[in-house]
This record gives sequence, C-alpha cells and structure tokens, in this order.
Amino acid sequence: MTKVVALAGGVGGAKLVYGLAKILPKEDLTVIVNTGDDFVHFGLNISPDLDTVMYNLAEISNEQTGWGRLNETWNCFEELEKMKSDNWFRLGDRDLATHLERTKLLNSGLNLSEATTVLCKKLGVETVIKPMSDETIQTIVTTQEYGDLPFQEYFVKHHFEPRYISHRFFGIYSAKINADTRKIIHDADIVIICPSNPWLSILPILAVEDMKQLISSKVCVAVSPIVGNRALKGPAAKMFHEMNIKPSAFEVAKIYQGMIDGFVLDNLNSSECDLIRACGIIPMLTDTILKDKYSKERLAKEVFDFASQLKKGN
Ligand code: FO1
Repeated sequence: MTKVVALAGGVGGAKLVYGLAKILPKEDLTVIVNTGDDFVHFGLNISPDLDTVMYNLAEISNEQTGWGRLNETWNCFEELEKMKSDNWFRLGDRDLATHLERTKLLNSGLNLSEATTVLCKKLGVETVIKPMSDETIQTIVTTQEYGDLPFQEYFVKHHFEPRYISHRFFGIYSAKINADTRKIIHDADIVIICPSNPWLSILPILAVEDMKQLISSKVCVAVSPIVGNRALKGPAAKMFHEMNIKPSAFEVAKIYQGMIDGFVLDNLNSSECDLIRACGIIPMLTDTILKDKYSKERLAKEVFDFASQLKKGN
C-alpha cells in the first residue's frame, strides 16, 4: 500500500485533504498541519488550521467561511460584544467547545499531538492528523504600518491589509518533530503539499527540525494555491505583489524547487508549464478550483495518480 503524508494549512489545504481521505484507506494517509497560526485567546489554546482540517474531515465545517463549524450559533460571542470585550476573532459556541476541550487536555499534561488525537476521536475523524510540532511556534508578520504582528492579528484583526515586509517563525529553532510523526514520515512513499499559502502555512512545517531532509527522499508533489494570478483565499497573491513578484503558479513552484518532483497547476496557468519543466519539475495541468466534495475527490485522485507515476528526481 502506498503511504501518503499531506502537508496542509487551513482552508485550501483542508479541501484537498478531504478528497484524499475519501480516496485513500484511512491507514494510508497522515496529515501534518501548520501550527504557526496557533494562539491563546481568552486563555484558550486555539489551533485554527488543525481545527479546519479536523472539521472538514468530520464533515462539520462551515463551507461559507471555510473555517469554523457548520450550523454554528454565536450566543457567547454576542454576549462578549455586549460587554465590549475583544471581538475581532469570532468564536462560535460549537467551536468554543473544541478550544475548551483542547485547553483542558493540554493543561492535564497531554502534548498537542495527543490532544489532537483525542479531539479527532471525539469528533469521529479516523484519518491521522498531526501538528507539525508539539512545541509552540508563532508566525510573526512584520508589516509596514504596525511593525511585528502575531499571525492572527495580521490575518484576522487587520484582514491582511497591512503591507507585508517579512515574517519569522518564533520558537522554530527549538521545535522538534514528534517521534510518532517522524516514523510516519519515514515510512511514507509520497508527500503531497496541499494548496495552502507557501510562506505562512507550508514553509513553517518544512522549517521544523529536519523535516525538509526527512521528506527529501520521498516522491513529493505540490498543488498550486494560485489560480491564474490570484489566490482563491488569503494573502498569498497580495504577498507576491508586496515582494514585487508577479503572482503565478510558476513562482509557487520555484519556492519548492529542489524538493518537489511534480507540480499541479490550474488549466488557467498552462503557459507556465515550460518554465516549471525547466526547473526540473514535472507539471500537471487540471482544474484546481474545489467547489464541492466531488471536485475535492476528483483533484485528490488526479494528484495521487500523478504522484504515484513519478520517481524521485525524475
Ligand atoms: N478567520 C477570520 O477571517 N475571522 C475570524 O473571526 C476567524 C475566527 C476563527 C475561529 C476559529 C478558527 O479555528 C479559525 C478562525 N478563523 C477566522 C480562521 C483562521 O484564523 C485563519 O483562516 C487561519 O489561521 C489561516 O489558515
């Protein structure tokens, strides 16, 4: 059986993960998720990307927002608004239960991997989901207007409007890969990099300890989060502009050059295939816009079949 490890951030990544979970036996798929977006809010440990992946796999995610729970109610949040408390990060009532339970599990001495396993079990998720590390890693975005901002303040509080200058992953040098996660990567045949923001969602995962080296012996395929010259969600295209780079799928492939063997890009980016090939990466064109569960499953199958035909260093 082919063992697959998927690297994912939040909304875009979770959609492909959903498709992969539909087409692969549950014992053959592990998802390693970015935790650089994690933060403590009202004393609660919030792991937005872990939750987005978990809710998608449990089929209880809010398809409109891409984050949070389906059929959410907002009683707690509305009371906080009446109290003129912090209201920039919307926590729904059902979603709050996850953060309360995670905080309780972590306070009882479990690490984040163990707490995630417990939460997945409680929500009926059978796919193995692992945080990129059990240690705290905080993505800090340096902006022109506000200087350093913790990721959620940049992304949610300021709607990624401030001009991006640079970013760093605070805590990355002492962070370790969990021993179980290390073994899973060691045993994997294929690594799939989901269509998430390369700098803010995927590079933090690859920056943990020797993650890049562990993955380097596997067949690795990435899926572009840029379609045409736009990101379907989040600040990726805006960040390219602010780095004075024209956003394109090719520019994303270049970020992963040396690590990936294949790159999946949207039909709209067909003119970039030759440039990608010239980087020693095999391109595959398809429709990468994920509208519903059928398109998620279809793309997952195409990506898996493509990766299965590739050899390391083609
Ligand atoms: N994103 C928003 O744009 N606004 C919110 O109020 C918000 C709340 C929120 C609550 C729980 C959660 O798990 C995620 C939430 N997100 C929200 C999404 C999240 O912050 C980002 O999409 C990710 O961190 C980027 O991957």
